[in-house]
Amino acid sequence: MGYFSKKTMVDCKICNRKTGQIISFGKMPIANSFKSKIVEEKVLLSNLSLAFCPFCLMVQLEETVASEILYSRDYPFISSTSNVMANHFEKMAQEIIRKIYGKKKPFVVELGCNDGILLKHIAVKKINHLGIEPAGNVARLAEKNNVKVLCEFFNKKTAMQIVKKHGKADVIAGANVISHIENLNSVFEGLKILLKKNGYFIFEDPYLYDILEKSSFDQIYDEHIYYFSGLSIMNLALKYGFQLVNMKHQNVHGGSMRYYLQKSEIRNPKSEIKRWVDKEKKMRLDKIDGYLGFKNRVDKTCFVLKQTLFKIKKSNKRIVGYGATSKSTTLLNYLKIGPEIIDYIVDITPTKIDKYTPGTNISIKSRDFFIADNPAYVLLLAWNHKKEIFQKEKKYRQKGGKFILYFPKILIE
Ligand code: DWN
Repeated sequence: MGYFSKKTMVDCKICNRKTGQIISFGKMPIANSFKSKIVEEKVLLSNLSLAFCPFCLMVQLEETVASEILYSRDYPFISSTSNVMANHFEKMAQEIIRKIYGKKKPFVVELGCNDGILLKHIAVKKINHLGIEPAGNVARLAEKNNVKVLCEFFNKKTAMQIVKKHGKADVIAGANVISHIENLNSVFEGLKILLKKNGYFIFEDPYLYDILEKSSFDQIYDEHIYYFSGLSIMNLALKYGFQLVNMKHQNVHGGSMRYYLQKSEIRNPKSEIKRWVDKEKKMRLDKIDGYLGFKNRVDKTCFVLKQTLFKIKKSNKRIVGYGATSKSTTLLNYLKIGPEIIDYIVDITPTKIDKYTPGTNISIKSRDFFIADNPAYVLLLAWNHKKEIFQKEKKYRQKGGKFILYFPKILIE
């Protein structure tokens, strides 16, 4: 505990004991609060900083924004904007279907189903299902995909309502949603009620190991409250009478981990868990010193990236961004980069086009605009979709257009 200064110690959201700060970025606007017009004043700012709990090993935000502010309004991120992600979730749906094979009248629930990217594959097989999605605009998109949706936050009360109406679930899934829920106590209370005795709770989120290995600090923003590892999920599961029974690494969102939980009375953990947890221990994710070099590595990346962008600008070449991601709110605000460096950001999401980025006021333009404009350089803000975007923008690159990449190191390709 000697590493922690008293000033930066806050209580762990999971075990209530003292955490220690890993990194702080200062004030940040809400990551997904794209604006219809330029906003000079800084609104709804939270302090963005990350802490590690040396007791339950959970890495977490110190200050959080209320979920009602983040998700009750129209949510701008639409899952099906990536073909790679669409394939990824089709495969995940197939895995879920294999898990329920042979069951009588199986029931699958997804927490945070967004536009139904996963559940539509369950719905098409006429399998009983329900998506729980608090953001009305994306819930309506899921319904258009023939997915049954309950437009609510998931907690103990919702779980009881679902059981009353539909019975208990064989599989409860969640992709990029569990790390977004501050009150995991209410989630696990709900899971206990909703999940069948031998059912599976399967969820995936960006993997802490990958974030530290790549120093991909832009994964840190208000929506990502927790940064999971096998070590922290094992402890979390135990606290609520569950057991981690498998882990499978996923090559999406810069490196994610899919966790498989079952109620504790079911005991069949796979050897994969030991392999991952050993790797995590080797990186010292269970000790504060595993996190000590992170800030320096992040600041070094930022310094070199800023120098690179300034150098290009000085040579009178234009730079645009690609992908108005949530991640880019952290990157651009921390680097203090606005329209003086990045002319605009190209994005295919209709809910983002013609809006402005939070805190930095960079305009967002359609892909048609980008193709016609043909700028010299593109900063790949959606770096996790590199393969798909490079494939899509083959012609731009063939004509001499260059992409600037920054994780795991700065490269111009
Ligand atoms: O956890 C979360 C992840 C899964 O998704 C959420 N908190 C919100 C969101 O985070 P993000 O905005 O950082 O996610 P992406 O998937 O990196 O965003 C990609 C952006 O780039 C989207 O706005 C769509 C856009 N895009 C594009 O314009 N052309 C993406 C692709 C693949 C493309 O070809």
